[in-house]
Amino acid sequence: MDEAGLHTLSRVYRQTLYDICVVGLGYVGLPTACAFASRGFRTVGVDIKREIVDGINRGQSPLGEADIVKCVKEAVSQGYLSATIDLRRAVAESKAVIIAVQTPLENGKVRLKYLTRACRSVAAAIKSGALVIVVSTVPPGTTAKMIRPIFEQRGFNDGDSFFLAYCPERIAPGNSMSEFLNNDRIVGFDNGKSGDMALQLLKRVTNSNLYSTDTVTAETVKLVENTARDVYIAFANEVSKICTKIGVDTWDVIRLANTHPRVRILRPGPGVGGPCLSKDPYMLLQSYRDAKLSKKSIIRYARIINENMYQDVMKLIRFGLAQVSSNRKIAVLGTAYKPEVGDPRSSPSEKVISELIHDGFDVWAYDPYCKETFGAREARDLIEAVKGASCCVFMVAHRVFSEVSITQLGRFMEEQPVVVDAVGILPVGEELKGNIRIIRLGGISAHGIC
Ligand code: SAJ
Repeated sequence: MDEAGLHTLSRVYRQTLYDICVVGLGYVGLPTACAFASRGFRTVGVDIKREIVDGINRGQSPLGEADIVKCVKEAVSQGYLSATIDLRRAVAESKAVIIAVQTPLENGKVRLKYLTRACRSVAAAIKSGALVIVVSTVPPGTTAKMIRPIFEQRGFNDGDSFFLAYCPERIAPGNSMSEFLNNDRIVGFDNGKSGDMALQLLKRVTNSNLYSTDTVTAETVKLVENTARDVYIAFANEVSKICTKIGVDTWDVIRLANTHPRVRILRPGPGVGGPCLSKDPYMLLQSYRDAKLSKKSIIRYARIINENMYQDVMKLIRFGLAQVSSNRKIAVLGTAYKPEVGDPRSSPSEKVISELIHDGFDVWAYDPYCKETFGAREARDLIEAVKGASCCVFMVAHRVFSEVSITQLGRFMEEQPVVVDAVGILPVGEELKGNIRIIRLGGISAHGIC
């Protein structure tokens, strides 16, 4: 970073060891740290997990994404990136601090304990003139009502002795670095000087547009974005149920409807996984003034639809198996929460595997990117997973799965096997291939089943 940039970052032109300190080196914090380090900022990451910190300092990324793996290796060896568990020192030695800790949902309520703790620690350690940017997803009003007061209690004034902004992250796991650098961003601030500081910094790591607003609007935008996606997916899932009842192929209907210039229907599937879309709508629902309205909200219904889609998959499996043998082996293909990632958090496969195990099946799981099996037996490869099975279920649309020949797969399975496609990976129209019965979620073969 050049001298002018360093000066705009710090009101007090003191020397620091680092330009940027990222607190929390998880799915958001690590790509953030990598993006800054890749642009030449002296970046330090802080995490409470020593194994993560030690790994990064050896140049090893805890995340498997190719860009991140490469960046951690290079940035650490070039001296642009390091990690520590010593938050106090890292924060005190940085011009800007980015807080990227988790804000999980527990028993239906958002828990801000990690964020509160992180903010308190940062407030106790920052030096006058530091910029603090929070990126964690939070209920609207959190920056103004909870975060800023924590710093004020330590004698800091926003826009004077420190600078505060709320800039929600928009990265999708699987492509984090590129999304960080290339997505438009919302920059929320309640003081002009703080806004200028945040914009100056983010301009250096963003190839796209930065949109300014106040902190509560920025917080709301983040929740609305993810809730919108959840509601759109719920609509696709509803279309699937309706088409199945009518007896037309959902995938064909959606493909044709999407030729309309103003229609963009998403894909139905076994449910919505991942750490964000299954949580953020509940955070938004907490902002209803009237609990009755919240109960009838389209947002809540969307959650109910998406959370229960796995039951449609179970109906297809049970129906398929009722037609065939007594063999109890079932292969579940895909345990990650979405294609091309190795992240199993809130994956719909968990519910399907649990039910199958509960029903007494011999369940085998295989995912080329994800080691999690949710209690199923782990198959080393696709063949081991399906060998001798009477049913296999495609739960994630990984590209490698779409390249599989069903006829060849069937050769390893029991006679007259069933293949259930919960993610639209197999071509429309194929219901019987040789002796293999194919049942597709939303397909004509599902007619009368769910
Ligand atoms: N899914 C469907 N049908 C679709 C698209 C997705 O069933 O047509 C399912 C996926 O299989 C997966 C789930 O939805 O189980 C979520 O996947 P996703 O790719 O839609 O979203 P995330 O959770 O990986 O990332 C989202 C992103 N938000 C939006 O696209 C609005 C990302 O930009 C956010 O940064 C991220 O949430 C977050 O951290 O909040």
